[in-house]
Amino acid sequence: MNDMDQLVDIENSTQSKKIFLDQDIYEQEQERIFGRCWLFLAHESLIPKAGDFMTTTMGEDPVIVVRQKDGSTKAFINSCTHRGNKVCSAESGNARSFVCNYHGWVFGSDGSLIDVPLNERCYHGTIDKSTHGLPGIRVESYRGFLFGCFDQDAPPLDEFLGDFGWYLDTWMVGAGGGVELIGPAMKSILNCNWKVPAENFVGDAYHVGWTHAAALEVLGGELAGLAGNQADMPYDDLGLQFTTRFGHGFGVIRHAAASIHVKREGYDKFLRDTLPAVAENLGQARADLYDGHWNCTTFPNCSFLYGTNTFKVWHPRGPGQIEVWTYTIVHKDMDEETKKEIVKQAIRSFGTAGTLESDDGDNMTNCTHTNQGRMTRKGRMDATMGIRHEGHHPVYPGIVGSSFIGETSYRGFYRFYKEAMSAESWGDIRAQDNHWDEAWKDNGFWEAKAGKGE
Ligand code: UNU
Ligand code: FES
Ligand code: FE
Repeated sequence: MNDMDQLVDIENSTQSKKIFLDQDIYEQEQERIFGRCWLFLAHESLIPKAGDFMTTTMGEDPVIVVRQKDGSTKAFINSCTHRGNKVCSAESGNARSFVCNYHGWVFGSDGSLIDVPLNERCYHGTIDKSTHGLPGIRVESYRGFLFGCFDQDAPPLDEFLGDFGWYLDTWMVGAGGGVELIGPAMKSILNCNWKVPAENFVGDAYHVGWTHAAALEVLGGELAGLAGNQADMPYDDLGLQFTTRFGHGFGVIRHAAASIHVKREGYDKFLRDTLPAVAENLGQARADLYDGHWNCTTFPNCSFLYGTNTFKVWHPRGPGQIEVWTYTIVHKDMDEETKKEIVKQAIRSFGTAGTLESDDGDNMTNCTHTNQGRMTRKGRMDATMGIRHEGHHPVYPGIVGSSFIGETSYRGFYRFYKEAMSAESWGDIRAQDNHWDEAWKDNGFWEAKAGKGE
């Protein structure tokens, strides 16, 4: 086992450079993180009708997700129980059954084995079809977002998302109409460790004014002021950063939702028109965040930007590579023209060849592979920005950092990463994690800030 105390230092908020490239650590992540956590599979809107399916992966495990006749959704491992071939090689479609290409075993949309060629003649009745179905995976939905989990002992999805779900409700259901994902996913390969983009989206607003400086200046809008990290910006008033139980986190830049959209009238109008409903349905605390730009990661590998409306899964492919899958988030109630415009803007910014996407790519790759050197890998990485300028907030749940530029949610991400990697089971995780926010208890940060009238 890897020495997690050495690899991730919670108190000082540093990590070993090894976590981005070591094969052993990667294997342990597959077992203990991807084998245990809820992983994003699909949005209901992508498979609306009975028999609609799509294929994806959970970690490196191939999975089929299928809409059932009764409207529920099931997921199975996409590997034939005969000799292991892929049962479905299409990316998506509609099917009554899945026929393995190798010897012709037939599986129903519910994963059961329904036909075996030459069953009577050559197996002589020895194959028990009822025990040869495709292994099923737990599936649960949060506001239409379908997640799968391999671990029967994991808490329900609702509990796994916890306070993070409370925040996501702001735009997932706050206005009443819900959101959907527009696919098919754009897919690309990036030679980086999955945690580099996951930590970036969980809480790196620091890079925005630097890595994306040129793009922001060209795009204009509310974020243009961040370009070049000018010292006189009121960073503390511009937003907040949050981390919640089980490693999820996000940052919000106030009033900047539509900032990356060039043709933004439709989106701006939608936000203006729906804001009162959010306040009425969910209260002022969340309404105050509704027209903000959000960068988020659902632990471990599903990240999205609300506002820029890009939705991504970082599928691990070994320690030094990922497949990036990118969808667009839209509100179901938007008119078709606004939806189309948002899809275009999302493609231009964070699509496969998007301007901001390519800004990030080099950094992600280099963060992973520069650590390869024998001496280099002995070094440590720092995630201390805003340490102790964070704590329990009088209004917002979780731990709240005082500025959207800070590494509060990095600390939350790696705190849970370490816990999941150290634990033998969900029982262990729960036992330790029941007190996940203890380190911040009574630190009085927000009370002191309020006391000073800030
Ligand atoms: O690059 C990002 N993750 C980002 C861009 C975050 C916030 C605003 C714009
Ligand atoms: Fe952040 Fe170099 S300045 S990685
Ligand atoms: Fe970026």
